[in-house]
Amino acid sequence: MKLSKTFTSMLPALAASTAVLLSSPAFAETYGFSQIGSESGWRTSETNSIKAEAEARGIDLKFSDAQQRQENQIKAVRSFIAQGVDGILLAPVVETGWDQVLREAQRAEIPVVLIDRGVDADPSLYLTKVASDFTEEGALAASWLAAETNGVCDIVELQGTVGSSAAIDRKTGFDSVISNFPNMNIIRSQSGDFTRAGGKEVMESFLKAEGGGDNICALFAHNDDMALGAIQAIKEAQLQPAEDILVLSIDAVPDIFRAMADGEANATIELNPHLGGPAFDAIAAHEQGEEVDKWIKANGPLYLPDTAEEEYQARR
Ligand code: GZL
Repeated sequence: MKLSKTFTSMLPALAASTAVLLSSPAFAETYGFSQIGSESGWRTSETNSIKAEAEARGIDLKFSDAQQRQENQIKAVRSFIAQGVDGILLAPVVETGWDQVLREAQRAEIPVVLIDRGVDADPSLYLTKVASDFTEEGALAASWLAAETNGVCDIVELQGTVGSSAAIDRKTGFDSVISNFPNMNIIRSQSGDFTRAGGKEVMESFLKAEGGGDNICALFAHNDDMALGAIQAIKEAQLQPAEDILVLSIDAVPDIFRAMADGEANATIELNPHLGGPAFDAIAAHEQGEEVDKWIKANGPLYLPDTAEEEYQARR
């Protein structure tokens, strides 16, 4: 078909105006984001980062805070499906119970990206998982502690939310390393649900049960917020955190750097909160018909007190 000269000469302008039209709010991508809640400082920074990334990309992000309840997350995902969103971000509070709702999203041809935590459902039911390797984090934590204590340490453990992939895998990784050291033992282990209050309360019970803390060499907390609560309990027991009891945790939130700089914590491992970009890129790649890896990893390094003050100033 021969295009008229007039029409051909109009093509650049047409292309430009189409691009503008498609980038307007009426045509912007709309994603649903089912977030677990706001249980920790890290969770809040993750939420803020993902919202900021969506805004920067002109994405219409429908946000739902599940208040730590899986049933609220399932309701939110169903609502996103009913609204016909272009994609769904899901931070699954626990590993189990997602197959049905993921199948519903698949039937609606809406890609689901798991954010931060994993599920035990068939990987064909979600596009990808953007998350750290928690097993590696647990192993790195244990390796540091083994070196710090020459492989001799009775440890108390504050586990994360029961049933969450973060808690399950961090424990698996930590145990896999200390099992090589006959004189490294976890003498108490209980969930503090990733919160400061939970960490403080459980650490108080550990201290009472273990000679006021005399039997405890170190605390391994699955996140900084529980460690920060435990530090309060250790101080209230008239002990010096990081000295009498080593304090090791994960997330690298600003307040743990403050604690390290103040001599009250020994080490933290960074958990990247900036998961929105990789998630949005994965959906865009999928929409272009490109293959997407099933797991987009985002692991971080271990930090020690020697850089804590500058890290705190940079992050607060
Ligand atoms: C781990 C994440 C955990 C953080 C906690 O990726 O799910 O949940 O370590 C948060 O701070 O509550």
